Amino acid sequence: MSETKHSPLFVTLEGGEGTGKSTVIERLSNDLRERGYDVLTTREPGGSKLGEQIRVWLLHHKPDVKVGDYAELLLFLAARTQHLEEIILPALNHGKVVLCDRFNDSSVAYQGAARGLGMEAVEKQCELACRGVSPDITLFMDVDPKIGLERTRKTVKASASEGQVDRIESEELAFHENVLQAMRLLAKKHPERIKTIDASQPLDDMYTHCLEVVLDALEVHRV
Ligand code: T5A
Repeated sequence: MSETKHSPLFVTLEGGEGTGKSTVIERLSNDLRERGYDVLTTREPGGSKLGEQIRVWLLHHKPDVKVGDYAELLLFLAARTQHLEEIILPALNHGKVVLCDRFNDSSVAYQGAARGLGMEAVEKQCELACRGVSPDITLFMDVDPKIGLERTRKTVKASASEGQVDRIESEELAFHENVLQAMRLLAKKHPERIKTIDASQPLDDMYTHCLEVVLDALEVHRV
């Protein structure tokens, strides 16, 4: 593997459904590579082979298979531990910029707040699962869930059978509103790490803000 000429940077993208995370990650990876950065893009749940298997259990499993709230959290965390050990940490050790679609903040917002397991309790479990590893910077894509869900439902997702919404997306609107409020709380709690992006803006404007934040962070972490 080639050695990079810049410091590693661990960037996560967070937000509700259809807030533009995958779109932004794709554009960021292209722009950063053009600027000479060594970039790895990845996602949660998923990233590793085990994580991708767990993703199917979590999002696209048969409707008659029950997944309790705590089992759901532990499955996300199992996928994350493997992802971190097998993919993210080795990439950071090689000096790469890692762009990860969702990470611990999703567990805190979805399982901690929206499922009701408790935000602080889930934050502690995430710290244990990640042995304290945390992103350097997080882009929080903030938009009304009605808009995000509408965008998602219009998008035919290759990973979902026949473009159907997945198990968590299909939760009621109040669930997604709880996720948004929890993410806003997290952004207030960790202002040095979590940067809020207005995801109701046109895509190009939203993307420009994301790129600025990441370039600033790269400058701060420059070797
Ligand atoms: N989850 C995940 C948990 O509950 N706990 C956890 O710990 C973790 C890690 C993951 C699900 O798992 C849950 C959260 C999720 O429910 P997923 O399929 O990975 O499932 O879901 P998302 O991450 O939400 O992915 P989506 O594809 O639904 O949303 P994105 O990536 O945020 O949005 P994107 O980029 O695909 O955009 C959707 C559409 O909107 C358009 C795009 O072009 C695209 O068509 N768009 C815009 N259009 C106009 N203006 C803008 N500003 C736009 N931004 C995007």
